[in-house]
Amino acid sequence: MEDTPKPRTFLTKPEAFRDVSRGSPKPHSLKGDDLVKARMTPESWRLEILADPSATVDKQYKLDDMTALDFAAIEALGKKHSVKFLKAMQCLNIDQPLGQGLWEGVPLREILRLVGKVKNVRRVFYHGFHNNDPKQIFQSSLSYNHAMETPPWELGPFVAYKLNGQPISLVRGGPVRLIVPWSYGFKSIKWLHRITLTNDYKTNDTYAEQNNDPESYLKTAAYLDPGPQAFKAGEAITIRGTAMVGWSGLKHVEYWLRPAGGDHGKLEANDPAWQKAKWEPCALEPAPADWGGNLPDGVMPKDVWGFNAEGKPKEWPLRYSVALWSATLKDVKPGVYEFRARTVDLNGFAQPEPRPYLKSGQNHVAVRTLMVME
Ligand SMILES: Nc1nc2c(c(=O)[nH]1)N[C@H]1C(S)=C(S)[C@@H](COP(=O)(O)O)O[C@H]1N2
Ligand SMILES: [Mo]
Repeated sequence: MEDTPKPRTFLTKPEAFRDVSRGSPKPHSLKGDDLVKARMTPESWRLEILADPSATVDKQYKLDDMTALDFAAIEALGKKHSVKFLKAMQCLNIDQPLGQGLWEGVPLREILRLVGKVKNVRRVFYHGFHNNDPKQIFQSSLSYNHAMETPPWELGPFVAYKLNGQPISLVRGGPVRLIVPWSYGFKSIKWLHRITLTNDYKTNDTYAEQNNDPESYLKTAAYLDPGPQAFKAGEAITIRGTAMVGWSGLKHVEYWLRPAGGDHGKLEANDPAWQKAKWEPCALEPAPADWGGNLPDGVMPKDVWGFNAEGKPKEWPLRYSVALWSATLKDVKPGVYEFRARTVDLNGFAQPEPRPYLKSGQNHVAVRTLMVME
């Protein structure tokens, strides 16, 4: 009864990302002329940059007077201000990252600069194509300073037009998608079509509905890979998983193995067993020695955000990407056990702290029951 590990590659093939996009029909299911009308081909794609009546800008970019930006304009900006960033996409409501890729694009601030002087701008609203039903628009927002004044040691939001060295596929939000490095997926709007500057100071995020926290940054949290539950006594048991490296970084991943409590792994947050738990360190997979094979052809490691001039990551694991971990259990006596894993962030908070509230990101401590047989 071997634990058959899934292949664990650093980049997810774009088609292997899990898809959670909304809309009816799904925007990426459009074909032919409909696709062109929806401005979802590189040739037909346009980006409007507008100010609503509450805000003032020198210049707007509109569809009706043909000033909206086209794909070539974004590519041209990309030649001057390109950013390449390794990021895992995770839905705030799903306890696993959906996939990880190298996203390439232009900082949003370089695009917002094109409007010239602004007055009374407090927030940036943006949305992508959905269909003609306004109720189905999936929208998101950022504070103006998050777009314009991200400190140089942090990567700000960017307008992406490549994923893993290729044009972004329709299903992943191409031709152009907004990427917010620190955020859950809902801020990374697919099929980006319009940016509106506003004096409104409130979020307009679709994801603010249903009690989600629309300003939540990615949490640091460990997740268990699927794997076998039954093992033979005497054989080494390897459990694998992933950890999302959130805003507060990742110090380590640790596990707790205890005889099963008999309630299908249920353990209330106030159960005294948590206080007595003995957590043991898991092994974190080190950075690849050679990044060549882990990046798309033609991408130099030194050109990736967070890598130094020698092409090595400045910190490991990389923030906002997935760390791989494993735990090998030896000499486990026959019996039924509960296996749990959790992260400890760079501030010393053990998962699910400091925000056990799941509507700001799924970070409950996952459990798997293991059976060890004679
Ligand atoms: N236009 C648009 N963008 C969208 C969505 C959507 O429904 N429409 N869903 C968001 C949500 S909730 C998530 S979690 C991510 C998922 O990204 P993926 O489909 O590339 O995995 O896309 C985000 N961007
Ligand atoms: Mo999501």
